[in-house]
This record gives sequence, structure tokens and C-alpha cells, in this order.
Amino acid sequence: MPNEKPKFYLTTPIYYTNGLPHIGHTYTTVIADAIRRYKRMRGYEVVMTTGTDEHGVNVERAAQKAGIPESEYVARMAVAWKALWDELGIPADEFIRTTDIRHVRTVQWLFKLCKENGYVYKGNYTGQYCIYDNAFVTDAKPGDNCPDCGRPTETVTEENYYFKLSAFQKPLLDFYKKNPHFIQPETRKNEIISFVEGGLKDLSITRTTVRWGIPVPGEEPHVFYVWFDALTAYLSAVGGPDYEKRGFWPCDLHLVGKDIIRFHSVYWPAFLMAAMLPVPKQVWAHGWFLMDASKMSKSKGNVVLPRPIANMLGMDAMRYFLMREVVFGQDGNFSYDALVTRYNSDLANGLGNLASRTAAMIEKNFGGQIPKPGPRLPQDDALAKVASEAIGEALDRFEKFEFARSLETIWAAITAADKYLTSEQPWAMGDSEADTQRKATVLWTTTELLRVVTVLAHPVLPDSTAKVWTLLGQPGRISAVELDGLRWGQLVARVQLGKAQALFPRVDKQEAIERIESMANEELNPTQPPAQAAAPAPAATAGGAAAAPAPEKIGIEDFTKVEMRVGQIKTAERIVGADKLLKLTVDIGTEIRQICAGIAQFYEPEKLIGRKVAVVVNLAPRKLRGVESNGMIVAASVGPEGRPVLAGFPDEDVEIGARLK
Ligand code: ME8
Repeated sequence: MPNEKPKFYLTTPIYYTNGLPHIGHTYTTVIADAIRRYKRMRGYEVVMTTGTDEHGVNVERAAQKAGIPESEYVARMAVAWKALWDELGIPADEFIRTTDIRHVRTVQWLFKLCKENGYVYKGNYTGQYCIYDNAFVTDAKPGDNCPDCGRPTETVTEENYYFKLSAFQKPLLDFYKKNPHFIQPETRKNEIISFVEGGLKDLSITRTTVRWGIPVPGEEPHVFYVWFDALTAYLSAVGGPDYEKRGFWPCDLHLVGKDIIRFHSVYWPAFLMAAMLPVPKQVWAHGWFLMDASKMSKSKGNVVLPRPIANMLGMDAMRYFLMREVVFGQDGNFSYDALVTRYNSDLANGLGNLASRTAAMIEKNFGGQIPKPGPRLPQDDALAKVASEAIGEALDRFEKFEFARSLETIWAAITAADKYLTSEQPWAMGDSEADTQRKATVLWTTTELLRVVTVLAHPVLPDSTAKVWTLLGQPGRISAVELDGLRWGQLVARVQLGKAQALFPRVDKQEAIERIESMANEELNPTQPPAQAAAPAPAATAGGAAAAPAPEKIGIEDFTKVEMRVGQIKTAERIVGADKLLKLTVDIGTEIRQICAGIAQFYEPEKLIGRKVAVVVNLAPRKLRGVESNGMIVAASVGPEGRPVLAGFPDEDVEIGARLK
């Protein structure tokens, strides 16, 4: 077929449905999306798969707890996961659910092939099982905890079907040797090779102790082990037994976190080899985003949610931070502080500022039309060289998944353009013919650099670069620009600039962090019905809150749900790094509570001690700037800036703990 595009298939893990996405899951999905956009700009036809892993004991228990059937539980969760990816602009081309019929068919077919080829047999197994990780823990004794998640294991005896993993030790080692880039990065590859060299035990791939799973045909009550089930989803998503028709198998890239590299680089290729199906080309394991140096988990209460960040700073800011802050493959710490700092320095002051000041100068001097350049001086050629070299280097680094370094190159070019403008000072030039011609050259050169970096940054910052593209009045969609043809000098001059749109308005760090945290608290402990709490907030808001809807009337039964009491402030101190917050301890009659209040700019801590205040005592505890707050102090919000004035009891010495009605 003439001009058929080469195909590229990549996947994220199929995420568990017993929780909702946090920044760790978002990280993998964002990286996959950036690679997808990049590959498309390099001329590939790309399919990206993500989805939900919906079987197993965990889901059985979560559904029981929610008091609904498993099928209903997973359907709700799958909708929530898919909706979030859509809302964040990182939707799958194929969203696969492990309860999809196309998937069930594929799992049963894969098992049949493995069995027909002699790699499946029946046996008994007793061992310690971690229900959270859905895995038997090798060498664990009763009473031992799971070495991965630290939670207690359970003793489980089962009649299972076994997969002859032991038969694949040599084929796998040979395969790794022949395909040295199959496991990336290198450190992970070495770990896996040593693990396989240490010997492989056969693996039980069906369960009779679990009800909620894909049935083994003709062998009920056997259901498939969740990993045999989940890994197969990658194949189900692109045709299953008919994979040859779509032409996307074998997969080019499985992106995973380092926690699940063994499943992907040992079990998965072995299952496929046993079935005599093509094996994926690469598994890339990235590191973890940590919060306070430990892995995020809802039970530890240290999860970072993507939606509040996207609502406050825009999705591009989150993408940029995730890909710029941490070397891909290594662990990194997540901090709101670092996020907002990067936003202001690299996006607001960097790309955003270069675009808006360049456009403003073209507007002022050339009526908004990109000028044709005049004769060049050495400094113009020097900037052209920076941009030309940036093209090669940024693409080369992206190709190697050195995302942070690729962005470093692009941002070094932005910094070079800033310096060029500062030294050329087009704003100080006059209106003589020579000056006008020089201004034209300087502004054309700056605009051309801006065009180049905008194209290079597009896979990482899709929305904002599309806005810059429109601003520059360049033809077509930016996503259709072919990276392989990108060269210095292609800027179309004499076109009229498009409409300027706010790119990255600067934000006050404290305020931004407080707003993100408060949105996250609201999402984790909703005070409204979930449908409303989960609804997408209006367009990216750098600092501006959505207009509050007119308050509805409530009945007395609603009001009485709020328990307010008289409390007395016992201690008050400032919180380092949070100008607006005070940490208080408050006697509410029955106990002394720690409560954070956003009043530090208006009340001296020492003067508050002994003061009686109104306290909402039955508010779910939440964390503000990392400090637990268990209740809320009532204050009036006065004036346009919302100055807090504490509610108090000036007329009478009221008893501590008295209820407000
Ligand atoms: O393991 N930092 O699903 P899962 C970076 N269902 N990435 C993180 C992360 C963090 N703190 N936390 C999670 C499963 N991830 C199985 C997969 S695949 C056939 C079956 C990302 O919901 C990372 O990609 O626990 C990790 O591998 C994945 O989420 C685990 O998702």
C-alpha cells in the first residue's frame, strides 16, 4: 500500500479499580500521551491503550463494602477513571476494561493456546497470599507481612492450573540477550536478568478461592489469576485473537512503574512465547513519585490528586512539571512548592513571557504582521544556531526518553532568546529606515525561535503550544507539523498575528498551594454530593475562583448536621512556609483539638490565647500545608479581599463546649 504510515502501539498499565487515580497513575498516562503525540508528529499511526483492572479479591471486598454487586461497582469505577483521563486531555485510543467481552474471549483463547502447547497442568498449592497485590509471596511463612506493601499475608491452599514458567528460563534469557533494549532502563534489566538466572518456579494461573474473575471454560469454579487476566488486556485492546487484522501487535512499548516490571518482563513474554504469539518490543519501567519520601497511598493519606492541580495551574503545567522535574526512570519527590516554582519560572516567565512580549512588539511596531527580516548580524546567526542545534538535541533526547533533558534543551533556547532581546533592545530603536529594518530582523529572529521551541514542546505542552501557534498565525494545526522536517527559517512572515490568549498567568505561590490543597481536601472528603464534587471546574483559572452559585435554601435538618461549639484557644503559632495559616490548639469542652485557621495575616498569635471562638467540630479532618486540621474556626469574611474577623461572644462569658444553635 503506498505511503502507509508505520504503526506504533503503546500502553500504560491497566489500573486497579479499587481506588481512584492519583498523580502516580497520571504520571504514566501523561508520559504515554506525550510519546503518542511525539510519535504522531514523527509520522506514525499510533494507538495508546489504558484501562481498568477489574477482577480479584480486592474488588470483591470493595464492592461488598459499598453494598453493591461487583459488576456495578467496577462499572462506576471504570467510568470515573475514563472520565478523568478525558477531562485531563489524555484519553486512551483504546480504553480496555477487563470485564469487556472482547477481553474475556482473549484471555480464554490465550489459556487454550498455552494448554494446547503443553505449558499448563493441574496441581495443588498452599502459600501466603497478599490480597492487595494479588500475588503469592514466595518464601513467606504464616504471619509474615507482604514485602511489597507491608500488609499481612493470608494462608491460601488451592487446586490450580499451573503455568510452566520454569520451562522459560532459557528462552527468556536468550530473548533478553537478543533484544538488549527489551527492558529499560538498564538497572531494571540487570535486576530482571539476575532474577531469571536465579531460577523460575511454575506459576499458578487459576484460582478457586476467588469468585470475581474470568471463568476458565469448562473448569468452573476456576477463574483466572488476575495477572494472567490483566496482562492479556494489552492484546485484547488491539484485536485479541484477530490481532493480525489491526496490525498493532506486537506492542512497541509497555510503560509501567518499577513495581510491576517483573510481571511485564518475565511472566508476560513467557505467556506469549508459550502461546507462540509475538512478544512485545519493549518494557520501560519508570520510578515512583514519592510524597514525603514514601510511596503515595490513600491509606497513608499522602496522595496528590491531579484534578486540583489542573484546575489551578492548567494541565500543561502539571505535564511540564512531571516530565521536567524527575529523570525518567528514577524516583522523585512531589512537592507543590517545586510545582508552583517551576510554573512561575519556566512557564510564566519563560515561554509565556517570551510569546507575549514578542507579540506585543510586533503589534506595536508592525501592526501585528510578522515582519520580513533584513540583513543579518552575527548575533542573529548565533541565535539561529542555538535553535537549529536545539532541534537535533531535543528530538534526540526525547527519542531516548530523556524527557527532562529534552525540555532543558528547549528551555535553554528560550533563555537564549530572552538574552538576545535584552541585548538587542528592539524597544529602544527609533523609526528610521535602518532602525525599522533592524527591528524587523530582531523580531523575526525571535519569533522564529519561538516557533521552533513551540513545535518541539508540543508533545509535552499540547494546549499552550497550540495557543502560541494560533498567536503566530502559522498555517494548519501544530500537531500536524512534521518533526522530521522542522528547520530554522520556515517561519511564514507577512502573516497577521492571531488572537493573544493568556498562557500562564503568574500566580502567588502561597495562594496557589492553598487553593490546590483545599480543592484536594474537598475531593477527598467531599462536603457536597460526589457528582458535584467530581465535576470538572471551569476553564483554567490562574487565581480566579469559579463564581459561586446562588446558595440554595436548606432545611433545619441540614443546619443541625453542622455541630458548632464554643471553644477556647489554648496555643497559637505560625506555620513555616504558610504566611496565611496559624496552627491553633482549641479546647472544645470535651477535648483539645488542633485546628488550622487562615487568619495569620490579621491576628497576632499571642493575642489569640484565651480567646473564645465558634468552632465547627464535626468537619472531617484534613491537612493544610501538611498540617492536620481537625475542625474549623468560624469567621466573617469582610471586604473585597475577604479579611477574616473571628466570630466571638462579647456579651457574656459563655461556657466552653456550649453548642451554637
Ligand atoms: O499495578 N509513582 O495497577 P495500579 C509513579 N492493575 N507511578 C505510579 C505511582 C507512583 N507513586 N503509583 C502508581 C496495577 N503508579 C495493575 C497493573 S497491568 C497489566 C496491571 C503507576 O493501579 C505506575 O505506572 O496499582 C504503576 O506501575 C501503576 O500506576 C500501578 O497501578
